[in-house]
Amino acid sequence: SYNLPTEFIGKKIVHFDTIGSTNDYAKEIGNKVRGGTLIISEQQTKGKGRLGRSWKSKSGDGIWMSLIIKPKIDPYKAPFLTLVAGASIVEALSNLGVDVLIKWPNDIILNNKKICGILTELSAEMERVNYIVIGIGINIKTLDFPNEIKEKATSLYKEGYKISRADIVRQFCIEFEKLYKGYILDDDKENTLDICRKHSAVIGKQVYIVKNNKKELVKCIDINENGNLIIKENNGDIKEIMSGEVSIRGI
Ligand code: BT5
Repeated sequence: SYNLPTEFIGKKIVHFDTIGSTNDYAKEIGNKVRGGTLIISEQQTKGKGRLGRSWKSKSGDGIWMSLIIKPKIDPYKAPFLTLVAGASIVEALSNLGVDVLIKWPNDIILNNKKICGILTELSAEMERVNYIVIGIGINIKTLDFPNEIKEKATSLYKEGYKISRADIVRQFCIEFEKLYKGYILDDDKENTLDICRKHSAVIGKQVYIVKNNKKELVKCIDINENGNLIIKENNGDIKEIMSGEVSIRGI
């Protein structure tokens, strides 16, 4: 048991030993369960990243979970919830003594390597949100990553942090509920944005923006009120970039 002091986030937890993808399962049951329901699996056989990419999720290696929420918001406001989730992970890990950075919009970085990824999926009809699934993968115990990601992935154990899955899930639910309620009920974006800016791995840096296989070197300036990234192009133009359309590579 996770012994959660939350009001609704994680109040109901569905646990699996193995499943294809917790996000896919969450989408199957999304219409039938209460907001705040959390799906957790020991392993995933078809863990998903963004844009058809895959997410390695071996048994017992980490937290592979999906949170179902049902906010009464316009669908266009959903991507901001990826930032809310990222900020909650930063806070949760910080409470447990680990300092991580956010590589906008959905990667969490520890010692320059990816320790966590977030995949937000939306179900909406007629301009109304049915539910939103926030999928989160956090590497905890992995010591050996497959060759393709060896150079860029890490885990808490690998970096010397022995922290339990239950502690992280618990802290995440507490922190997420705070930021989420702020955003949904009071339209408070500042708390989330503050954390995202202070713990940004990209603001102030030169990065490659990759869009439709085209790579452009730009400077990251800020994250704005909509959760979009503000960048400066080589010719001096300032642009606003929406999540979903790009990925960012370091230089
Ligand atoms: C993500 O996608 O980072 C989102 C990952 C979300 C995973 C969770 S686990 C629970 C829930 N159920 C699911 O099926 N998914 C969610 P993206 O930004 O596209 O990054 C994917 C890329 O990260 C891959 O192409 C690899 O390069 C790399 N990668 C794969 N597995 C990894 C791992 N375990 N740790 C670090 N990097 C990994």
